[in-house]
Amino acid sequence: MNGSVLAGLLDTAARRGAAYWVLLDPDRVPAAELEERAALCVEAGADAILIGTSLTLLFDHSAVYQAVRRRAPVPLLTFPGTGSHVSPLADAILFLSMVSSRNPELLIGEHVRAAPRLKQCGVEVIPTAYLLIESGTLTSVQYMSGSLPIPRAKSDIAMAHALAAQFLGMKLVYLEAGSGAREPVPDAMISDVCAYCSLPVIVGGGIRDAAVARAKVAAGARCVVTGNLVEEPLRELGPRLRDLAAAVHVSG
Ligand code: 1GP
Repeated sequence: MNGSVLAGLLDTAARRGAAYWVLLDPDRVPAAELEERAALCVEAGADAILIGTSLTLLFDHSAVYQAVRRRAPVPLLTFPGTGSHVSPLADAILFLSMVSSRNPELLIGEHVRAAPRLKQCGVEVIPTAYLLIESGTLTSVQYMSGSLPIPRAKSDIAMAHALAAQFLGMKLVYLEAGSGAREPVPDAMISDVCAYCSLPVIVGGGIRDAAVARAKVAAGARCVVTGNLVEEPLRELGPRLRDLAAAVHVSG
């Protein structure tokens, strides 16, 4: 838990202009295709793979980590929906505190349950402020968290949350529109948050094409995350992922 995974992730983002992370949802990617899809992600230029979901139907994610690990020599990060998603097979966990909610379970409760397990498994813990942003649709994360998203036009609210997270000692800010969002996080909100706090900003949710991803980086995002895209038909997946990665890696 010495910060080396986070340092490596940020170093890659600095070297490439920004980092491209792919989220694999264990419920949505068929087990038989996990290895191949993970390999395509890395060949296309993904800098890290996130494993997680708001809700999981799978009891144990170990086989998912093992399959991805076989073909994806990049950091594997747990992207937890609950404390029970902790896995000793990850390199690190984005220890998400949903600071945009006012639900104590999502702010600290799940974390208290997860902490002893994390201590035992030695996975690097990356304290991450998780802000849900209004996206024009009811996403799984909004439904499952039962929390109000920050209105799209209210950059000031997002800015204040991000700064509070910085003052609390968190290491990353994750601006989340939610998987399948109709509208991704607005560029103006990203640039406002980046100008107001010094934490690296990650942006995800509803990003499906290269131009949108590039705009998020131009607005200041240090990492761009796509999820659903990895479920595209296999024959189209390589080129789609390569387009996204090339758009995000503005420094080549
Ligand atoms: C991760 O929620 C995103 O932050 C993933 O969203 O599935 O819409 O790409 P998509």
